Amino acid sequence: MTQARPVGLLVEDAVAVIRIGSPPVNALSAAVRSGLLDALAAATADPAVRAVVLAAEGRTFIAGADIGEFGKPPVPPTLSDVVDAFERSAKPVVAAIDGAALGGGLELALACHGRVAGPKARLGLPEVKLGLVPGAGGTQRLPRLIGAAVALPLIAQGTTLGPADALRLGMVDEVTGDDALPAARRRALALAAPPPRSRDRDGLGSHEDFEAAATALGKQAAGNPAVQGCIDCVAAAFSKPFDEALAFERQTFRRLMEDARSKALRHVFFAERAAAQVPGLPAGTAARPVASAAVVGAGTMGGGIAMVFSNAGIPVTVIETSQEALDRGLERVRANYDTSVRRGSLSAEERDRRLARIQGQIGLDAAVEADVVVEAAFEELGLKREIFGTLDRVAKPGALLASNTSYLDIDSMAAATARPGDVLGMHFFSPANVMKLLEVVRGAQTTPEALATAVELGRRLGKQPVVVGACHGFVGNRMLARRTAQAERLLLEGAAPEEVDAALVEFGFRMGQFAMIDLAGLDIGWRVRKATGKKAPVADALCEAGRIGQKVGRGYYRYSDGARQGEPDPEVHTLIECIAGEQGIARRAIGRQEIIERLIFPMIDEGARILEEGIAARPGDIDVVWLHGYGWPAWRGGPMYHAGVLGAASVARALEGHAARSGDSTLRPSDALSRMAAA
Ligand code: T1G
Repeated sequence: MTQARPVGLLVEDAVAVIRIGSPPVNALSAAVRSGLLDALAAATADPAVRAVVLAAEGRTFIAGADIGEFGKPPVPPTLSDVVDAFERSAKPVVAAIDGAALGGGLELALACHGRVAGPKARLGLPEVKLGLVPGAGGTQRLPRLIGAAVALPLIAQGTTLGPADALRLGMVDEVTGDDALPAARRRALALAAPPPRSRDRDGLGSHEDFEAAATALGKQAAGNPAVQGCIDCVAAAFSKPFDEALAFERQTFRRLMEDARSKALRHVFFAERAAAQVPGLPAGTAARPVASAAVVGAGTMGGGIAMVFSNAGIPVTVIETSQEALDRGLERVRANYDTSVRRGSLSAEERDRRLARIQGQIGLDAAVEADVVVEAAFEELGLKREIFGTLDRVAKPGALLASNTSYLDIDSMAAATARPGDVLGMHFFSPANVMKLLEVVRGAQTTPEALATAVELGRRLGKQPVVVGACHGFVGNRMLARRTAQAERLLLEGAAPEEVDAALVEFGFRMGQFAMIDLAGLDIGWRVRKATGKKAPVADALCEAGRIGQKVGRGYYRYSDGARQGEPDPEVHTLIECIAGEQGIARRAIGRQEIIERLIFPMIDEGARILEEGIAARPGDIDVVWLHGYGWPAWRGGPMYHAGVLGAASVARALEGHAARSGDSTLRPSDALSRMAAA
């Protein structure tokens, strides 16, 4: 049934089906909210109607309130008005949940008098992931339905459940093997009248159990006002009458709506989705189907990438040059899966299924059937050109030929083939089977179809794809290089590695600069610098001393008997002081604010240049790269969002000041940042 209006009403056999049809996800926009009230009023007024079913069209039930409306003047009716009207309905209402019932969508279903879930139902209150709390009764109705101690972690962590778990917890009354509508109709008719509105606290369970659940969330609540807000709202279910608790929930929701963290998280929500749109894609460009893959190279990255394909259900051939290298790589893959089984995050049966989808072969001829080939060989351009030249002869027409290179020239690889339109970068981040970011690197001749194929494939692999232009380091590593250069300078000028890292962790990064390099290995950067003639005195000296990171127990930090957490090492302090002395640098104490500005602001400066050069299409794309590739704290929105919060002009001024104070001219703001500041 197609309908011009976002909410339709169809009465059949004494049941009125109110059906939302508001693509793409039936978000509860103002038009949908008023349509729902009108449809309920019509159903209530119709003497032929004995019961009502709430259903929806498309791939979701209701994705929640319309996030696009947030921060704008509210348009009546509010979602709470709609939820209240459904709960007060004179005729029984049952929700037929096929697809996602999230946020306000679940809150509306909770106000109905019954809930039936189809096989694709997904139920949750993810508002906390937007820095909010549920704002239409979820913190009061869900605890009464399934118990406060069970509801609280679900709300405070934004957990989404499938139909079986929802049934087990009592969130739904019935689960069906297919369309939920017929069962919902039957259930609505069986409810001769709506059950009385439950305001009692019996369903909450014991306050002690709730307190224990709240205490378990203590660490997550510390410094996170949204998690604390969830705890406070559910606590109000015990301490306040229902309507007062609802008012408290709405007040908490409105307060958090204005919170800087929530604004940043809402920016991230839309930036992630925009980043997956290929800039300038001609209308109608179709992605090619991908039914099989090949990965060239069974190293750490190649093995991880093979796992990503297998995990998405795509059979993949791992190609190596020797049986020994192949066996070693496949053994590492098996070990990774075995670890997941040991940790309980993967069943042994699923591990076996995934392993069965990964085959090993020797020689590039094995790529002949693949719809996509990802080259993940040694980071040396000559070798990559040779591989692409061979793939050009071997791979089937229309196959996507991608390189996982983290900074080398995609166009040079494309030039080694007669099909440059099919060549691009698919830059996975280590560990490939864990990190979400996928930089899709557009070559000068890459076709829109190839780009669309890589982006769609990226989403299918569970990645966050971002289309970026071809330059040294693309977006993420190019900006990281600015931070790395300053981190090295700060060591020479007086900061200790642990001071630099503490500043980044305090800013919100999960890991500091030097702990990250120790984990990845200093030898990777050392090899690049030797190939490009660049110098990094401290890092080079550490490598020459064999201190190449955690894997050898010593890097910027020392790691006693295999510990993962490094300790400051006086030997490193002495090494840094010697190098600074040789360079005639008078060391000084450097404050945390100067450290964080000299690490973050040059990244913003590089981001401004990247945007002007067209290497990234949107500021939000740069934010998404840093959120999903480098652990930028989501509640700070991303480097370019952060620049907007501070003001590009103040960033430029601060850079001027640091350049003057440190004598490091590389800190001076670029013309691109100055133009951004002046805009
Ligand atoms: N509001 C507005 N637009 C939304 C939206 C929403 N809630 N959800 C998705 N979209 C857009 C999205 O921007 C994209 O647009 C398109 O729909 C497809 O989305 C009072 C206050 C439902 C699991 O947090 O988790 O209710 O890029 O690519 O992969 O308590 O969308 O195509 O132009 O993600 O199939 C709580 C958010 C809101 C759920 C579908 N709800 N959405 O995933 O599609 S706050 C959420 C999702 C709330 C109440 C509170 C997912 C999805 P475009 P998509 P998908």
